[in-house]
Amino acid sequence: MQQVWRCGRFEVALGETLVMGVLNVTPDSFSDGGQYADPIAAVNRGRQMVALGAQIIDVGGESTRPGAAAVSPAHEIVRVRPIIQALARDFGVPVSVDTRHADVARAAVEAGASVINDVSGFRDSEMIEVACACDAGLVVMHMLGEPKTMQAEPRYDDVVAEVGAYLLGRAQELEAAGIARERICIDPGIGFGKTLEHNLELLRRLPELAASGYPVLLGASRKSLIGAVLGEPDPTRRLEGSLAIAAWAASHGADVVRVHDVEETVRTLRMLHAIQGERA
Ligand code: YH5
Repeated sequence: MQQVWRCGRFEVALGETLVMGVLNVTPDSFSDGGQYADPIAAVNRGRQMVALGAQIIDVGGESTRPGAAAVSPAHEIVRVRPIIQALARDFGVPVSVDTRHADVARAAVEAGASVINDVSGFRDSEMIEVACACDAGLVVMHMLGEPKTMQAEPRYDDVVAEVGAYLLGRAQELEAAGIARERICIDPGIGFGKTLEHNLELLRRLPELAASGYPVLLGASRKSLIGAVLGEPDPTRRLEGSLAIAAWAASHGADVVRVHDVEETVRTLRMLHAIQGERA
């Protein structure tokens, strides 16, 4: 039986790993230099990512980088709403909103977003209310603490067991609030309160998370763990590391990979899927 992830009006078929394209509409994005802060450039990039094979577009208006300028939810809405509206209206793919704020998630869903991607894992009760009041897909991510402090000596006894238990606990709370299991996707949150070793172990043991039965999303594109392994301080020069992780994740249980370099990732996964053939 084909597993699906229910995202608003979309029934996303899970089988071959899907590509979620990152669309940062912040002027201060560290990973792509803020080149899509202009709404026309952002919509054009969204259109291009769909043409290149992205199956979901993830729109974000707040930088979670430690030390990034704080944005009010009202301003975040001003940034993301027109982009989500245009993409949801004009393209046949689900649009996701990357936000920690209930007001932003609500406005995004009203504008046509089909997925709420919350890096704080729906810890905010208002965010749960927004989720209950709509039928969007939900990405529940693990983050240790808050963006400001998450990289200050993160510690775990067993990072995979702890992240997994946390995510299952969050999913259970959402289901207890009345949210259908089929709407939930889990994400270990690579780089969010983890050392290099923690990130590598989460990747190495990804099949354990996938065994939970929930769809798994993985976002490691251009992140610092790649910079650490490759000795590459420039995030735009981390393509090979990003592709290696995407291929690893796709062959070890990730259902969705969240990436900046859509064209290269789609081509990498097309090759991988050809090798894998028709899987049971
Ligand atoms: C994620 O993993 N990540 S925003 C720093 C970088 C490069 C990229 C230093 N939103 C995730 O992409 N949502 C973000 O270079 C996310 N999973 C989900 N679900 C951080 C980011 C980045 C940070």
